[in-house]
Amino acid sequence: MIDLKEYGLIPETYQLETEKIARVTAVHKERYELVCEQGECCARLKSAVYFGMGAEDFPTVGDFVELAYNPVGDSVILRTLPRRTFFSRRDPTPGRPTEQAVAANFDTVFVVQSLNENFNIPRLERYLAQAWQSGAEPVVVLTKADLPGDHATELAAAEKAAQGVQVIAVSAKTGEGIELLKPYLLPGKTLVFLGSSGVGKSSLLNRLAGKELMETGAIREEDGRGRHTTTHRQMFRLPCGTLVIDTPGMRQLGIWDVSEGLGEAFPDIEAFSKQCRFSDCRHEAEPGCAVLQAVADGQLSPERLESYRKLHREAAVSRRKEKRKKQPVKKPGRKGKTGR
Ligand SMILES: Nc1nc2c(ncn2[C@@H]2O[C@H](COP(=O)(O)OP(=O)(O)OP(=O)(O)O)[C@@H](O)[C@H]2O)c(=O)[nH]1
Ligand SMILES: [Mg+2]
Ligand SMILES: [Zn+2]
Repeated sequence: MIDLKEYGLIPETYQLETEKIARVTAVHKERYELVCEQGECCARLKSAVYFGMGAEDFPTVGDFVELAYNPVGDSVILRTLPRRTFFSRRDPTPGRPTEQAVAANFDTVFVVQSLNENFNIPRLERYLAQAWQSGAEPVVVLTKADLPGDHATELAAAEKAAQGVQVIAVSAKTGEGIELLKPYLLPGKTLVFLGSSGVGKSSLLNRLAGKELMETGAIREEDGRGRHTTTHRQMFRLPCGTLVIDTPGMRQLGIWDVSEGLGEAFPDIEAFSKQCRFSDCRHEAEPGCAVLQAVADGQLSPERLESYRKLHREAAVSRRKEKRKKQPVKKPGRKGKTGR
């Protein structure tokens, strides 16, 4: 039997027998991986409970949930238990705040940036603001310290921007600086990695784990950007007993969830697209495209359209991948109700 305290449960937190509690370790489109006293299991949501709820109430990695455990098949998640700390993605459109949880119940946020082209102070400040917002303690981890150059200037700049937050330079490649992370690697505590694609989050995880838990990917030579190697969020338990949530580079966060809520996340583009000549307009180069017209008129920023398109493509890819993995089971009586 598993002791959930080793998975970060503080038993007094919830008025619930621990046998009914599970922690989410990975989220796929509709399937959840969890750990509970009986071990690892898969679960689905109890739709009667979650139907109509906001995206932020859906379980995310790190969430504790009430679980109806089923030893022979999929278990059922009965509710998301209150979160101690969490990250969410917010749609910045005024008047339409949609929020979705990205990771939950962590103690420390590693704000990860690399000591190469990726090093960027405004970005660091944005990530730090998010980290503070989550309710957990941020630590700035500057990766790839083995890269040539004297990184003292970057370190000083990061320390200035981080305002009292500890800044640690490490190399997953050589192991340099890794021992400085030790104060944060406590058993039963949860860490989350936050940072752009390619900064070395998964490499750091693998280094801390002493084995290849997550796939890593080379960055593009031209601009040093990552290739979004990590595509979903997952929580691991290190040999030292620390739990680590690895996340995809920020631009790709929330893809799994977003695939069903893009309309809500981009109500401005959705509204314009209703005026497109073709109902299946992809807003690429079609004649009579109201979205492209809105960009031309300055009503919509090209950057926003680009992220919308990108999310659309990625969401479509993840949908296709999910479909290949399993044939979707038609749920009788739900069609029309959900509008899907
Ligand atoms: N030189 C050097 N390269 C590193 C280090 N850490 C990671 N890299 C390289 O950086 C690239 C990206 O590493 P990943 O660990 O996949 O980056 P990530 O942050 O997980 O990226 P996403 O999953 O796309 O968000 C890989 O080619 C790694 O080998 C390091 O400490 N030093
Ligand atoms: Mg990764
Ligand atoms: Zn269009």
